[in-house]
Amino acid sequence: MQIGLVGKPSSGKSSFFKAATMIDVDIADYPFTTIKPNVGLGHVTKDCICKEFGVECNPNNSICEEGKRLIPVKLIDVAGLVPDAHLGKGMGNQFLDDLRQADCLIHIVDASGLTDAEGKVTKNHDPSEDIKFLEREIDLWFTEIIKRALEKYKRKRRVTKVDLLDILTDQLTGLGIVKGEIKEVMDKIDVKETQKFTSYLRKMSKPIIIAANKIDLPTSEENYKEMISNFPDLTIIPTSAAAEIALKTAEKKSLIKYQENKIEIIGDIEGKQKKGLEFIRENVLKRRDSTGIRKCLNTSVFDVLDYIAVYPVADANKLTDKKGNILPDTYLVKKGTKLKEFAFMIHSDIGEKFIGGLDARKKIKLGANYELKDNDVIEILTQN
Ligand SMILES: Nc1nc2c(ncn2[C@@H]2O[C@H](COP(=O)(O)OP(=O)(O)OP(=O)(O)O)[C@@H](O)[C@H]2O)c(=O)[nH]1
Ligand SMILES: [Mg+2]
Repeated sequence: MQIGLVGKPSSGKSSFFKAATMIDVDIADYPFTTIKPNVGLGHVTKDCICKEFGVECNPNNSICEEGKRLIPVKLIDVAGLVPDAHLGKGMGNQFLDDLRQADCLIHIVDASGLTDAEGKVTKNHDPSEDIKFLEREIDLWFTEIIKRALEKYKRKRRVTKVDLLDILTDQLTGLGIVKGEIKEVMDKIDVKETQKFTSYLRKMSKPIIIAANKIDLPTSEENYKEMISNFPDLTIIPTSAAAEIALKTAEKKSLIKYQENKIEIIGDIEGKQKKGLEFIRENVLKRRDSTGIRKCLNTSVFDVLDYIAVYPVADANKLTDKKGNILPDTYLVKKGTKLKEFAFMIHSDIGEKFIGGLDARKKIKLGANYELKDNDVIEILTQN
């Protein structure tokens, strides 16, 4: 699972990345602070099933924190994108190739309106414009790739009988798009209508949600409301990456206890720092219910991409792996995934030796075509 962070310079992509991963990366108020992409792990959260089973779990690939499972997702923070990047402006859009494998994009928008289209300091910039331009640039990036495929098709067709679907599949696998998806779009839209075709394919393979960032600043509220009314079909989540960094840092130093929308001051803090935390408590946590960072990740994975969580175990009775760890792993899989496909995801060897599964709740056998359900706990049965 990979999520790409995109947006114009200085919108707060690296701040969002740091807030989600706690990896120290360069953050600054001038454009193009980031040039080479930052890659790291953030987490989505879900109620852990340890409570339901009345056990104490020993997570291995994930974390259990006070009854919540934290499941890792890969985040990629890239350079800022500016209008006409596809024509080489700013850093161009070559770096978008780093996002080829991303399943979903979070567009970090500077909701305050205090930076212009190129990330320079200004006043009264309309962030709704940023939403339009970014979608256009991402679509143009796709268009270039599809145009290349069409040219290749034309060249090859002169000498051999080639299938357009195969050529498109070949060119688009790098974007994580599979043949079935391309066929689905081809059945609906003629490839010659390249713009329409591209836009549809892009929405399907790289859906975008919006983080209305810097929501802590006073000028953000009105812009945020306008974005919501201008783009009723988009998912727009208010965020403050800066607040999340401040809270997580204070938590690390044992100055506060921090949970989702609550903080409790436990350390010895006074003056400016205390005021800062109180400001965040009143203006972000109470008003927005959270800093929005985790909400963006959860919404991307569970709502937009429609993934579910599945717990594979080696022993369905004891709920353990071979070493005796209870509920060790949580996998994120697309809704609709079949049991045998899941076996292959765990390990190709397990997939090849697959003979069936065992449901740990109902203690019944499951076949290869069983469609996985959210929070399933499954022992995969293999030939020796
Ligand atoms: N008030 C406030 N400032 C923020 C927030 N997020 C980021 N900033 C500030 O915005 C500026 C740019 O942040 P970065 O995270 O470096 O932005 P970026 O999008 O990675 O920028 P480039 O790498 O140059 O494309 C910095 O001064 C941050 O401190 C936020 O939620 N609230
Ligand atoms: Mg950056």
